[in-house]
Amino acid sequence: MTIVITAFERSPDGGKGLARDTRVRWALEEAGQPYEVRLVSFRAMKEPAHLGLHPFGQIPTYEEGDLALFETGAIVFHIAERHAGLLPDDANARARAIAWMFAALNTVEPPILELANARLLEGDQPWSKERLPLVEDRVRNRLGQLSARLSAADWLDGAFSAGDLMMVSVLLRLKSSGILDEFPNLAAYVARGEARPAYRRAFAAQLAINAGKPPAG
Ligand code: GTB
Repeated sequence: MTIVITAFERSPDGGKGLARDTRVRWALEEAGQPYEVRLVSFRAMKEPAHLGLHPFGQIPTYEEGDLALFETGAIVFHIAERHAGLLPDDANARARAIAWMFAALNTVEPPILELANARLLEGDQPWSKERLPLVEDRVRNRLGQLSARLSAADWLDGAFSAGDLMMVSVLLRLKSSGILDEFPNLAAYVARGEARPAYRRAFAAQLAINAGKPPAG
């Protein structure tokens, strides 16, 4: 059955790979699954056809036969459960890898998104200069904890898993902030993720769509 995902017709990041279709593409590449992409405009995302797939009018979505999914956590988990390569066979190691997926989405990503919003959406507010250091310190606090856990390991729990795929995807959003470089083992961890052939294919595929188009927004 053909897998079809949705992505921005024109990503606001101009092809930096930060839109969330990249993590789904990456998971599909790791799993060796071919897929097609339907590009959607910001307007089409809010129209009934797309809202039928995604109640919040966002990308990415995932269709496979009569299955339609939204939310990258659910999509990557679905791919990881059905194909080899993203979750360990051992039941306890598998449960821990899933815990890292949740940690990436529920514990690490929220302060990173808060920082992105503080910079992009609130930068012109009179209180922004005072608030920004607080938001940055929340990110630093989380990264400090993650850095301590990762220590000198290559991946979070043994071999690369969907937990690492999700964590690296979340941390990538920080690359331009400079904060990631304050934690050299995390910067190296992200670089290891980016160096994976499956990530490189996923990145190249989204870039091929967005290269040469002025960023949306
Ligand atoms: N929790 C959902 C998930 O994980 O699937 C969140 C999905 C989501 O945020 N989708 C965004 C979207 O569709 C695109 S990825 N936004 C349009 C809308 O809500 O109307 C988020 C994103 C967008 C842009 C950049 N960027 O330019 O750097 C990075 C990330």
